[in-house]
Amino acid sequence: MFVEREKTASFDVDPQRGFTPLCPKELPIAGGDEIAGELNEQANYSTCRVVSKDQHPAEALWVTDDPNQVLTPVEGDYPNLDVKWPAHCVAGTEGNRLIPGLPDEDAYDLVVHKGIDPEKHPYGACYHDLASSESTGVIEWLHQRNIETVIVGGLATDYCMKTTALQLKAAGFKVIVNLGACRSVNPETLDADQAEMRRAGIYIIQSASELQSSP
Ligand code: VGL
Repeated sequence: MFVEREKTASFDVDPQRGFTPLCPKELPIAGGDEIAGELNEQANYSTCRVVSKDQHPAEALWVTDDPNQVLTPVEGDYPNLDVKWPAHCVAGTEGNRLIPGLPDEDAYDLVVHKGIDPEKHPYGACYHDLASSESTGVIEWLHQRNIETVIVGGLATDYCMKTTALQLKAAGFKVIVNLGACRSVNPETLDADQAEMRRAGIYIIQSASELQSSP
């Protein structure tokens, strides 16, 4: 697939240790620590590189330490919370750090922090709220750079990566999801997740080796 490098960004969604077996008490995703190589490859086809990070507080209404409570609804009137999760990617902890093999945070062109508010647990990196109304600023930043295409990878395929890709598509970008740079919380939903993204008009590739750009 051909991309025009000068108009292309690469987007590393939540590639954090808290989503990998490196932090088994958080939200370990099988192979989550294996995606750095593909994320670095896809970045070769872009002119700027963005990373998003879950920047969660240690205590929030959505946090549970009971495995049976994970994915059960948060009770009460909280429009920006849906289900409970184990604590993960808490600001200042090991789980918050980027996975090994990625550039240092300051080498990215933009770092997007999300999930800071204890009453909000967004998935997509483009908005702080579930209703997609409170921008994190990344869409405006990409427009300002005249970006037209975004290559997306990260964690997890079925939550934050997919939601971010759909948000970018809805904002008018051409979106290419690199599945080689993604891993799922629940691999059984991968076919459905791919179908949902394709229906929205997102292109899906298996690895960055499918990309081409002008010299
Ligand atoms: C994520 C579940 C809970 C993700 C974040 O980054 O995909 N998944 N929180």
